This record gives sequence, structure tokens and C-alpha cells, in this order.
Amino acid sequence: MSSNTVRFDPARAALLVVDVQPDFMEGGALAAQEGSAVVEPIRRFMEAGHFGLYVATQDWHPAGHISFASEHAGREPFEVIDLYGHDQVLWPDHCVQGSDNAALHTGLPLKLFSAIIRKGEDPKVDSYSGFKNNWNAEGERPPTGLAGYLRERGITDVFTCGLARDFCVKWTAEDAADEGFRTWYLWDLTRPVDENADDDVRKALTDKGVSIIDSTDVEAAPAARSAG
Ligand code: VGL
Ligand code: ZN
Repeated sequence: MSSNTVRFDPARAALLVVDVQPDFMEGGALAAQEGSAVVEPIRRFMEAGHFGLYVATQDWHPAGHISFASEHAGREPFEVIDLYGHDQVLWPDHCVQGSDNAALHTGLPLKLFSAIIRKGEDPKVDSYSGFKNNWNAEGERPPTGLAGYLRERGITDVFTCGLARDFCVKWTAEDAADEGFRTWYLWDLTRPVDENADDDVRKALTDKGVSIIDSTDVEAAPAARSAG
């Protein structure tokens, strides 16, 4: 047994698969580095059946979303502006509602998802986390309802993976920890927009109490062994 093996009750554990959508992969509007490389490993990891609940998030913006650089005259993608008192990265137009590249990647076993949480629907507010929008004009971060959904399902442990490592998976994991879930970040099942951010991402997660692990640390969990 690996000394890194993590222990948890599968019935009380959920896997959150964040924004595995073609727009975040090679050829997409906002590609993470080797974004498509997570699809097959996440598929295998889901099919291994370690968890009692599988939830996906889906970045889902109306056309003309405030996070799109195209909405800000004279601005280029990846510039940072102040929005409602917080940094806002301006993105290429991406994950527009109903577009092919906004669909969940069909390489995932989509039938295993009990819920799909769409986010970024408010035209005036960005949303990285599956739990809460970014700050709105009132300085609030309106919830998506995911925390309540997980609690009502008896979930105590949340495992996170998907795209992108330095934005939506990171924010989702941080919020999961803030919501009181024991939170795990499956590093190998993520890819970054900015690979130079890896050290900062690790520190931010560790500071929040999120455990950074690899998917192989879960393989030898009790449920998986007895299922063998
Ligand atoms: C994401 C930037 C903008 C992500 C979504 O899924 O990480 N990043 N929208
Ligand atoms: Zn987005």
C-alpha cells in the first residue's frame, strides 16, 4: 500500500468534475495546457467507482458575457481589469450557452453524473467556482446551491478534478473547504491555463486546508480493494 493512500467513506464522498469542455482543450477558445489529456484518465477514474456521487460543473455563459474581452473596448484577452473592486481577467469568448464547445466532453461517462451545475450564467458576473459566483456589484458571491445539494446527499468529502487547474478547479476546491467539506485536489487530473502558476496554486490550496493528491492515491482505498 502506498503511504499516500487516502481514506474516506465512499458513500459520503463526491467527485466534482469541473468544466471538462472542449473550449478548454487544444483548439478551443480558452485552451488549458494539454487540456484534453484529462479526459481519458477522468473517465477511467469515474468508472472505477470510488465515490457515492458524481457531479459535473459546466461553464455556461450568455453571449456578450462581462468576462469576455470582446465586451471591453480597447482590451485584449488575458488583460486584467478591476470589476466591482476585484481583479477580473478578460477572457476570449468561450463556453457560450448552446455552442458545441460548451458541451461536456463526450469522452466522459456522462450518465454517471447525478447533477450538472451550470455557472457563469449571470451576464454581469463571472463564476469560476462550482459553489459560488465571483463577486457581484453588491460585493456578494451568490451561491449556486451545490453546497446544499451535497449536504442533503450526506456528502462530507469532496474530491475535485478537471479544468482549469489554476482557475475553476482551484476556486471550486477552495470554496469546498470554506463550506466545511474535507477537500481533496486530484492534481494529475487537472491542467492549467498558466503552467507558471503551479507553485502559487499549490500554496493557495494548502493554505486553505485542501489536500493535494494524485488519482493513484485513491486506487488503493478500502472500497476499491474490496471491490477488486
Ligand atoms: C475557466 C476561465 C474562465 C475555467 C472558466 O474553467 O477554469 N477559466 N472561465
Ligand atoms: Zn468562463
